Amino acid sequence: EYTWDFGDATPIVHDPMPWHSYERPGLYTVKLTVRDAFGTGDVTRAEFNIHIDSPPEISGIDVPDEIYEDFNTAVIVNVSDAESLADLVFYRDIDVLDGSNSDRSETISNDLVIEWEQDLLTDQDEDGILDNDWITSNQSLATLVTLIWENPGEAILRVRVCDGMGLCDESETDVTILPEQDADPSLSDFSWDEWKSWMTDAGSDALGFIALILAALILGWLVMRQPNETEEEAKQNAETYEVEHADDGGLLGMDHHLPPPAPKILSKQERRSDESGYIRPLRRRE
Ligand SMILES: [Ca+2]
Ligand SMILES: [Ca+2]
Ligand SMILES: [Ca+2]
Ligand SMILES: [Ca+2]
Repeated sequence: EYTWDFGDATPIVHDPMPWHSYERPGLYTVKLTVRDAFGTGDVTRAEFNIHIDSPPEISGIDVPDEIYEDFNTAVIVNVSDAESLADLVFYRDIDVLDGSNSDRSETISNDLVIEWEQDLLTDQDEDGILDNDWITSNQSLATLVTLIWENPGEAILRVRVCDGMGLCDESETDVTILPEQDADPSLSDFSWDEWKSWMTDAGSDALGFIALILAALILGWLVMRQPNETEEEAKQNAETYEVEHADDGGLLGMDHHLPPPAPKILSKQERRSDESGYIRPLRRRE
């Protein structure tokens, strides 16, 4: 006489080889008692644990507040699974009719398989079916994936999470993809590595270009800076002496002026006299 106690508060079963289905996931201890049919009183007992798998449960999908077209966007699924979190190893007996129903013929993975369909309204792989474009995580964190939506508008993001026994949960969320922001790229958008590789590629042309930039910067500094005291003074002197204005560099009044006019109130003799105080201006020898 067989007596099966499945450990889940269901009635005892006397069938030698019964099938039983559990209503709830969890760990159960199954007890079998075999009594001698001839009434000798001999009893054999056996018990073993079975674990009824619970499906993963998705509690939500985290997406950024603003999603832009052609922009790497990270999304995360919040999911839990009792077996994946448990520090246990699960095995499955592939053949329950081979005389032993506790064979460890297969190890069940505790890892979750997470797949994403980034838009149920778009056929990403162009096979004519809109909702079969599943991709797995491209990040080290399995629950995180980075997606790029190529066009602005509405999309429906779906995620599917399956455990090692193939039980799955699915969830969807609507996302709005905004048109690309057209901001001018700034200098900080370029990394040093980009600069380096760009300079290596451009070779000597790049050096010439940089020299041009430096020249432009120096020129800009000349234009922008205020005249200093010496230059102001020279300008005033130039006005006083009616000197020619120099346009090609140098210090006004020092390098480009004409000699001051010879004073006409002094006679030739007075000009030659030391006592008049007159000093003959120097003339440049040509
Ligand atoms: Ca599970
Ligand atoms: Ca077996
Ligand atoms: Ca799709
Ligand atoms: Ca498709």
